[in-house]
Amino acid sequence: MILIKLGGSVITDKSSFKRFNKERVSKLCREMKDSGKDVMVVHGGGSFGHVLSKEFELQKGHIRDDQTEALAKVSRDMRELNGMVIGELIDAGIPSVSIPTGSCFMTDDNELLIDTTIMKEYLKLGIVPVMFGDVVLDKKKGFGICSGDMIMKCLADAFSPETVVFVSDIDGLYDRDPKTAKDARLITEVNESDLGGISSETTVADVTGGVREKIKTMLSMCSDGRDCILVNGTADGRLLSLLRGKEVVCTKVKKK
Ligand code: IP8
Repeated sequence: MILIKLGGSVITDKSSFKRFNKERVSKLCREMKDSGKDVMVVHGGGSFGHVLSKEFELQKGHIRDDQTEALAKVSRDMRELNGMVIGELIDAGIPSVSIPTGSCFMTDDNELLIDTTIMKEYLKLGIVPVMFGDVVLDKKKGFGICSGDMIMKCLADAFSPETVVFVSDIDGLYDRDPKTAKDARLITEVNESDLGGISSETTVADVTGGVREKIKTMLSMCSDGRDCILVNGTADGRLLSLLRGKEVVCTKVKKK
């Protein structure tokens, strides 16, 4: 099985509040289907999750009274986004069900407490359980944000996928931010010893950490036989080629 995260940057327009990239998600779902691989899907929040979470500092926990309305709205908006992702998966011929993170699980000081029994049962039926980055109750802070990357880590530990794929809107990891530096160079392979050299400038404007944090999480998901791959989902057919085992433009994160 291949564990895939559809990042918020590819499933939504991050510069526009609550804009779903329907056409892109539809293509990606068809590519997953056409690959013939068994997949498990997680998705991020993009402009459905990060805008209000950042404005009301939901990731800091319960620190002010005006956060509860924002929490309810983020929860509603993430379910709306999830409904659209599930819709595209089903239309592509991948039967899927929603496992809304914040309705099913809690965190303990940002650590996700997950029970995978239900997901295993759905998988046995050939149905793909879909979790997503969400606002969640937290045992210490009252509530917080659980990112799709945190979910990916838990699912990689629980399901031992053969490969872990992160789909975003850039070709992979660059030595500098490719959106601002024209001569930024794509790093095709990264391992633990390269981490120190990754610029902390290369961050994205969201509440759940930048690229450095992402690579750290990806490294923690690698095992001897399992790489974590960062691939551009805005390039037609690239995810499909990757899933079919072809060499594509991407960054491979490897144990060593
Ligand atoms: O986009 C965060 O998930 P991510 C979701 O995977 C929210 O970081 C609600 C901000």
